[in-house]
Amino acid sequence: MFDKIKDSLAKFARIGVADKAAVDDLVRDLQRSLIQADVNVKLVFELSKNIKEKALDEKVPKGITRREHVINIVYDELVEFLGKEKPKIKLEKQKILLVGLFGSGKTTTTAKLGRFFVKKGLSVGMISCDTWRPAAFEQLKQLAEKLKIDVYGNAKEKDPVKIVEAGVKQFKDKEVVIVDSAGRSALDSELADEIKKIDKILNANEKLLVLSGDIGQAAQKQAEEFNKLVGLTGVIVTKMDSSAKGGGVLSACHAAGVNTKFLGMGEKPDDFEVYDPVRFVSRLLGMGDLEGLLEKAKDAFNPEKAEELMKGEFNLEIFYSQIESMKKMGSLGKIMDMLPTGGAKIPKEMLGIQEEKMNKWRIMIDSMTVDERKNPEILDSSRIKRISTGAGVPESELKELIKQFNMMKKMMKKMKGGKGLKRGPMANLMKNFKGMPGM
Ligand SMILES: Nc1nc2c(ncn2[C@@H]2O[C@H](COP(=O)(O)OP(=O)(O)O)[C@@H](O)[C@H]2O)c(=O)[nH]1
Ligand SMILES: [Mg+2]
Repeated sequence: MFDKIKDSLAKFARIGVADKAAVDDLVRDLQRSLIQADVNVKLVFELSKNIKEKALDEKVPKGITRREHVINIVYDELVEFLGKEKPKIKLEKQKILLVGLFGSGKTTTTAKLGRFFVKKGLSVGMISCDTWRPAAFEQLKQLAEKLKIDVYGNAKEKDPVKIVEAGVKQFKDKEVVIVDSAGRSALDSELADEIKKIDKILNANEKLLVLSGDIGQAAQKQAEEFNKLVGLTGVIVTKMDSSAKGGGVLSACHAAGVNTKFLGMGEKPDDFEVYDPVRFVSRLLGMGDLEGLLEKAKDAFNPEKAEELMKGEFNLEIFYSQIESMKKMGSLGKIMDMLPTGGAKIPKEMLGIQEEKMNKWRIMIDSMTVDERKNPEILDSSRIKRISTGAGVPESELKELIKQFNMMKKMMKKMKGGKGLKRGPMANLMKNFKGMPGM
């Protein structure tokens, strides 16, 4: 699902005009990918209809191309479709019950969840009340030992309710208690009975259904049934790393009205993350970690403030704050990685060199007095000598910085009185961000 959607978007991004034929083509590709991911056909058609209507009827907002507009729509619709609410994970005293069928990943997820809370600084106790599988307690115990998390179980006790009671007593001082329950191959009356009893005695704050990513749209019925049984507070979808049907499970849970809270991304305890729909769709569309980038970009670039600065004399202080902004966004390499595919393909070594240079510029500007930064003209040979010694950088590099600065200053002068920040290197960078979803 991931690769195919990514490919269709990339194909769409390459075409000349985003006309009706191109949109039809894109929607057809999307349909194919979603149906292969076992997304319910009715949902797929609804999604396609929404995308087509918006892409062809809506007016393209100023400043972006029709193509970018369509990509935005696809992105928005997918986020909506997979549940756009980012789950709130409470970091407080709580009891969590995990339920689900055989092999869905409950025991593995119990350990992952335990680790998640331990990493957040909470004390955790895990209880295995799976009396159906002889080795179930042993499995959790082994995982717990590796993670140094306390675990409770009793291989001799046949009644899960008694195990839960004893476990809760033992872990009364723990902040987070996680209960790994037994599964069956289907939610039969026996399992329903057992879960209800456990639920009653445990009185959990969170009741999470664990679903394997490979069950596709069957997830809807399961989510609905378990929800009816205990009132789920969410689901955890496992095996997202190895299943092609993860998208089907996510959309099915959303359709069932149950929020996805976590994703299992592998067999190891750390292969686990909070479900973030925006991030998920960004990845799906091959846009890298767009949300992360957008947050950083918003943080770093404040065009109004920059424009305000530009009104004054351009000096090294402003130059410095621009470098700072770039730095705030993280390394250049990371920024490039976060951009949509097909964006920039600058060799990594070149990025490294540029970054190193910027770092040195910062150090040199740091070694200057306020006066020197405000009036770089006063930088004569004795000052240059002092600064380069102070910064531990050869004079030639300081001279290069001054040269670059003067070039930039000339450029700024040219655009002054005219369009302000609408041109220039920073403005170019800004332009690149526009047209991305959310900008
Ligand atoms: N690749 C992958 N495998 C997983 C994931 N979660 C669980 N598994 C595997 O799925 C199998 C069943 O997991 P288990 O926790 O025993 O399921 P349970 O029967 O519900 O307790 C085990 O082999 C796990 O290693 C995951 O997120 N990714
Ligand atoms: Mg188990």
